[in-house]
Amino acid sequence: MPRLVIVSNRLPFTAQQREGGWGFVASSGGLVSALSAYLAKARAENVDFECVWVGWPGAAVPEAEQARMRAVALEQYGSFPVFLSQDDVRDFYQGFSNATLWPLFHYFPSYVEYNPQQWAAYVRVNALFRDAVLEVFRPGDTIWIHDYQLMLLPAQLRAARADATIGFFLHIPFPSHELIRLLPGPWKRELLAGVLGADLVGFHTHEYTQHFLHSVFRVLGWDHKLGQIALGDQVRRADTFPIGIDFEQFMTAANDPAVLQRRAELSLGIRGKQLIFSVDRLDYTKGIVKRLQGFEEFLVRYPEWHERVVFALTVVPSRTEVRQYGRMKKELDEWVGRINGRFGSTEWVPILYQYRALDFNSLVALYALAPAALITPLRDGMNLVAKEYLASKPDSTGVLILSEMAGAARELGEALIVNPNHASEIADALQQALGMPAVEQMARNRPMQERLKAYDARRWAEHFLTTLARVKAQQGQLATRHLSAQMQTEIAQRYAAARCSLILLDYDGTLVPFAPQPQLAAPDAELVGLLAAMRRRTSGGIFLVSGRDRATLSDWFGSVRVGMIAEHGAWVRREGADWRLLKSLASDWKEQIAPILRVYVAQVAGSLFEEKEFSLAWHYRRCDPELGAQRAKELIDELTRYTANLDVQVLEGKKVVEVRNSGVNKGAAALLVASELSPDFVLAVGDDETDEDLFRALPPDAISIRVGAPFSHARFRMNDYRDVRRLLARLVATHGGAD
Ligand code: GDG
Repeated sequence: MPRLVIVSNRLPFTAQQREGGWGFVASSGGLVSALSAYLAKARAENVDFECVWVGWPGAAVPEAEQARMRAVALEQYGSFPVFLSQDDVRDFYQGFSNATLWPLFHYFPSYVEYNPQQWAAYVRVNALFRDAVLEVFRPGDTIWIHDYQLMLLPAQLRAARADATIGFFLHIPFPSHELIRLLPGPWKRELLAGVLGADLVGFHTHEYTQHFLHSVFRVLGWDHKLGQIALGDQVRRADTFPIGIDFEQFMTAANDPAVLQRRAELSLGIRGKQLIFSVDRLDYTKGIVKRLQGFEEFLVRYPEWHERVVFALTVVPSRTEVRQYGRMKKELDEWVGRINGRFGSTEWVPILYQYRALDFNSLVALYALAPAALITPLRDGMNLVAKEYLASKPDSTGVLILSEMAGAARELGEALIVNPNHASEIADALQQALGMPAVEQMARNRPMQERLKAYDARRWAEHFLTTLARVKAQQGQLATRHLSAQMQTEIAQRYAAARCSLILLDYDGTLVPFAPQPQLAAPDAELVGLLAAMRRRTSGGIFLVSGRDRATLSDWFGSVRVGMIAEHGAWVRREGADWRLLKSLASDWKEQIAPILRVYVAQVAGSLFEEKEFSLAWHYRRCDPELGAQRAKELIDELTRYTANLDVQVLEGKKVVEVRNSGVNKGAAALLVASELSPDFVLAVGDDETDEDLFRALPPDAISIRVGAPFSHARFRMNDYRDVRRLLARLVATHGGAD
């Protein structure tokens, strides 16, 4: 049975010491609810599939208790606990994870501790997780590792199980290279290479993905193409998967009688005042003090709201052992006291401050009741609270005030977006929110709710896991191998022994280097001589397969008896014959392509689908420019592969990706030529995307070589045109024969 092995720092439950010994308390959080929703769906659809979880149970469990706890965890939760000592918890968890990586990745460089002992613990504990996973692992399993505490684990596992399917997802921001470079060299190299042990690396936003790829390039020198990184003959991929919430759960809960009851009680407590709401873990990244300053500014600027609003500020205790957190709690208490003292009266306490966790019903009741939510982190990977607030509004009213520094702001553009560092922006947003007509509130919220519903937690997990499966499947096909000397000898021997050979050669970049201007790339004497020598030994035919026009090719190669395919396959000329125009039209491909374009329309706000007589188009002029461009690249990539066996062309225009019924490409032209010759040896060499059509069209025993790029449908790879010329010279030499 296929299995998913989830690995995260924390298990979905916490071990606790009670009177009668140790027990468990289930914990929930974004990851748990996302995965539970995904698993529930899989089960409902009878997908035969098992899930196990590897992680730390959240407390230092005495050794004597561990065996029993292991058995209970497995039986009750399908989980495998990794036990950490108190020193590990201090140095790995509170130390390197929460006092180095957490502040660095959230742009708090001055809080970062650089402690070699903590780094050593991080390396050691990642290896403990590796050992635990290896105990659980069975061939065929999919391993999905989560978050910043386990960045070394993917590579550690890869070293032990080279073929394993491994995914990694980062829940916090990936910062700009300017932050990453602050780490000592070996640490940053190991962290980045560690993550890239995974086949697929996921982030919440496009920006984080780009930051990661940039750091990988700067620190490790590994370049990427459309998020794909070639490591030897392996391909890794980085991509964006914004985590969703269990939308239906919140929408349903908002109308649950117990929640409605709780809501009524809360409403009574604030006696008709307007409620502003926020909830966060105690963390300096959440911007709570700045938020209080913003609220104070609001009370100063807009005194008409005195006695009419209440700010319900809930802060959930967290990481109290880490230095900055204790200090922050004190500062927070002082600010709340000061603002309440300055504006409050016997009748009115402006800030209702709670330092504790809320039960789920109270949380949803507050979401549902509050006309405004003030979610203003200074940095946040995503921020689920913002999404949950919108999901808890069945009538679509309410105003979300959201920090532009939260990953969620990328998807929730209709919210009131503020810069959390500026009290005046927060103050003005509160004023705008409390005065906003219900019609406008609904108009803003509905599209956001639609989006959250469509890309919910389950869809997120599904999207990541199906992409991981696809990456794994593509790895074998796409990673081309360098053409070895031994293989070159074999090719030369096959060529010499062939009854009828067909040689297909792209021109620019393959036989000659690129020239500053196209007309300057005329063939040199060496090349003309080489082609002529080769022609004399080739029993079938040599074809130059180029994007160039007929006139140029005729002009340059008229003296050599070679065939030519011009304008990417539109024209074919066998040696000594006339040019022929190739054209075939069909439109049955449209029904296969349209759903792909429609998926992109659904995923990218503002994009449009257009159908014409002989083409389909995806327009992204009205989208966020960066996102549009990135998605266009992905679409082209997907379509290029998908249309391998279809007679269509994928073209990139200005802010549009178009699929055209052309019936012409290098592959189709080559197939026509091949069908006329029936060769028993085919060699094709090319260096750009249009040559991929050629590689894909060839029979599996053809020798296909891509020059330069590591990603290709060709079987082999060479560095540049000089290598190609050397190979051709070798074919000539091996064949022998008279000149
Ligand atoms: C990390 C990243 C990213 C909070 N207080 C209570 C409570 N919660 C629940 C919320 C929400 C979750 O905890 C908090 O999620 P966030 O996304 O806001 O923040 P982090 O915990 O820091 O999570 C973050 C996330 O990973 C997912 O990838 O979004 O950026 O930092 O679900 O509802 N739940 C209850 N009572 C509370 O008092 N019941």
